[in-house]
Amino acid sequence: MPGDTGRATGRISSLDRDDGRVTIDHGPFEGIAMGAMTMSFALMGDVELTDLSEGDDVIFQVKRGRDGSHRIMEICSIPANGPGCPDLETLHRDIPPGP
Ligand SMILES: [Cu+2]
Repeated sequence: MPGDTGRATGRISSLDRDDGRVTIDHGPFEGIAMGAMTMSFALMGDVELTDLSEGDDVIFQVKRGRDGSHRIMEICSIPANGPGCPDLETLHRDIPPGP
């Protein structure tokens, strides 16, 4: 049975810094039942988009809230060589390839 936390890779198609949303053309998720698609995600409170730009390839983790929507818990550009995503880098090998 799928859980409520999943990881995927993808490419940022748009960023809305003011509203704290990011649209990602993402591959299939590991951990939750969601295939490849382009969709918009809200962010959890402490997630920042400062280092990200449209067109970036990213690896990210989401959590499903009570309203059923998936919010980003953690997101980093690939290669995940920044300081923010050591956990995701470790998990990268298990995640299906993105678009
Ligand atoms: Cu999706």
